[in-house]
Amino acid sequence: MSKFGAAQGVGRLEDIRLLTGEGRYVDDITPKTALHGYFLRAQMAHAGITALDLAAARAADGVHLVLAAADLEAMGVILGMTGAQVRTRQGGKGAGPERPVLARDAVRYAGEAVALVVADSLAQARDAAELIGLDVEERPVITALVPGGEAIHPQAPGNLAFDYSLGDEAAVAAALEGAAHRVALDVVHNRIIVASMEPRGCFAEWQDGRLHLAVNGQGVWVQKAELARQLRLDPAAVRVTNPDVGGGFGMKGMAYPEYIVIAAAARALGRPVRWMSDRSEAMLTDNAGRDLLARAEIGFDADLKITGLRVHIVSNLGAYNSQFAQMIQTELYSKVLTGIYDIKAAHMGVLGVYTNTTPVDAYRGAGRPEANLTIERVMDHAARVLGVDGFDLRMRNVIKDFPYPLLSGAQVDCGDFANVLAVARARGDVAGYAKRKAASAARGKLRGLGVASYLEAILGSPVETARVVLQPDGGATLYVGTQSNGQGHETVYARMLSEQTGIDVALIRIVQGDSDAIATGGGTGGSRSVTVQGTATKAAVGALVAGMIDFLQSDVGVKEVSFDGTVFSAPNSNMSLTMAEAAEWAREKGRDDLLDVAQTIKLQAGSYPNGCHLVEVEIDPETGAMVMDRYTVVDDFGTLISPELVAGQVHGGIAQGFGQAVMELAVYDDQGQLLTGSFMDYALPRATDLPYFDIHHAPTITQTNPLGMKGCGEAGTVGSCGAISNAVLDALAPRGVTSVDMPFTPARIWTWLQEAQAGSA
Ligand code: SMO
Repeated sequence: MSKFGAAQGVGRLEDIRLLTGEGRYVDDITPKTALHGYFLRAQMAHAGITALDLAAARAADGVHLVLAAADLEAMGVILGMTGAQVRTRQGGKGAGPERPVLARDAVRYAGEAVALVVADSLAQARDAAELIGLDVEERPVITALVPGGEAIHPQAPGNLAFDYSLGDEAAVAAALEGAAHRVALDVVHNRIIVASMEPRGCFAEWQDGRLHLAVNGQGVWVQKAELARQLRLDPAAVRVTNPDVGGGFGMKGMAYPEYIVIAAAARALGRPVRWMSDRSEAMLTDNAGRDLLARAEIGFDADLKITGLRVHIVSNLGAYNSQFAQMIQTELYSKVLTGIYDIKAAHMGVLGVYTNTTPVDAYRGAGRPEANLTIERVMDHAARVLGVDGFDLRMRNVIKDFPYPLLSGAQVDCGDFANVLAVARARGDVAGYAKRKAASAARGKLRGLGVASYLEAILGSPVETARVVLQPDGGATLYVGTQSNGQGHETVYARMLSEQTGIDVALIRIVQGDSDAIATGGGTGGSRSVTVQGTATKAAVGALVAGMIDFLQSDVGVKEVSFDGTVFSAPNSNMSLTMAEAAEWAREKGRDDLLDVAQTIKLQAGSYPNGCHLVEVEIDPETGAMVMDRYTVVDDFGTLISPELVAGQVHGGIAQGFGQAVMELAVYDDQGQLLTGSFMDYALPRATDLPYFDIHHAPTITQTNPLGMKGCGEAGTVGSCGAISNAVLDALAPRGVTSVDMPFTPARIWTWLQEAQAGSA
């Protein structure tokens, strides 16, 4: 247990600041002189632009600047951006049409930015935007998640962005053909809106010929590179900072068009310009999450061992190729395609489709929640169809031998999946379930038990740098390449450095999110932060200590100096120096080089967090209302660095999974209008919707990093949707319901019950 652990009652270092209104979010630090930017956005989901008249807006009160695509082009802005293009079945690359940062000749989703108005006040900017004359010619709107229809982009005929395939298709077909039992299931992964507490926003200012963009992101370097490219600047002339950030969840990890346009406006005006999305604007324009259809087919031999798995996916990319979009339901999904199971014959095929909807990109877990939901639902379905116990079916098929090679080419280094299942079964009191079900029935309620195991794979750059600078006050500054969005990085990094150096936590300062202060970094995403940053910090402390030992030995002539995490000492010597004292000595001797140490590490392999979620729900058949009654989770995160922060991540992850499973759904009509563009129409979970989460750990220690940890940031979302889905079906199955799909709103549940009753009548 950490010496600063929960037992001592020490909370997160950042909490007093963040919970008492002392957080410094981007709008808190916007210069008072900043002008206000407001984007005119497309009302149609698909239309050619036939005329754009900006004259009246430009002449309006308080307006300093109005920019459209042509203005940006005249300013030399590159305008077009696109994301990664996945390797296709045919060996080529997915279609990556360019997305102009302001619409040029057409708009392709409702909400796409057409023009920027910059004015003294936001109200003036809004008023002026209404004076813009935008004439359009409507085009057919594509919203259905099937390839076909008139192409939104000429580069993607039939709106097909890519056809991706992984695995031996023929071998898997043969394995399924020859299977003793074969089961198939369609799984809908509902589209969600990320809805970070702090919406997306930024300000840009130019100082001495350099651009500074402050933005609520998940790292500064991606933005820096895109800004430099778009504005044709030397990267050295671009500074990007991330102040406090109120939730990112993958959605804030990308370069977005608005930041480029705001930066260009600030350059043109020579004044700071700010933009902050309002809630509905964020819901309309933030990259959305999930939104795919999956069909899974699984085969078993006579002993109920899996012989083959085939998954076909249609993935909605939205209107453009956002940064990671093509990778998510393909390469990222494939990392955990087979979940915790030993499946030698597996194949996945994915069609990526462009539609006239907001772009879709990474959302907490990015591909891994989707893969686990599919495999866990089809496993549960198989158990139900084959009439066998779901735990037994899973137990029969879990991976037992490590390292285990995955279809993706990577390997799972360690785990004990059978143990995790067994612990979950015991902790969740499955033995007592029948009694609870009977008690529910006595009250007229339908109780269901749902299980879902999960396999996670941490993502993102395996490279990270840590720089430790010992300060004259006896403290230290730690420069990191990751970016907290509220997770508590400051706490965990400061405690780690304190534990390794003996420096008081109160004297440790964490510096993140400033491309001038930190040369490179991988940012935060993919559950990578503490693993990579912690490994880098450990390496930096190692180099710091080694340098100090060398200095003490040569300078004092003492042999065998060692450092125990608090003091430098040596046998047969009365030397006892804290890090601060050693630093002071080095400083006096002119050895400042010893006080500023950076190390860059590269993880040689990723780690595989895994676990099992166990859920009990109770449904009122009269109303369809569902209550999540019991929640047990057993995780294998390897070494726990900060148990209380881990619990926080698991809580938040489950809550987000619950949101997707039970209430969240982004709905477009057939004209591509978002019908769920406010919190009146789009429900998010509240604390009162959630039960106590009974969290347990069953760790196996990974050797893939020197900390032995596996990453926990996304795991809650990866396991929860499957467990809740399986619980809901389990509750409804006795009433004849055979198929359910998220979100499990009362109206949908009630309808399924009515349909089942009508069908059996
Ligand atoms: S959605 Mo994530 O930061 O892999």
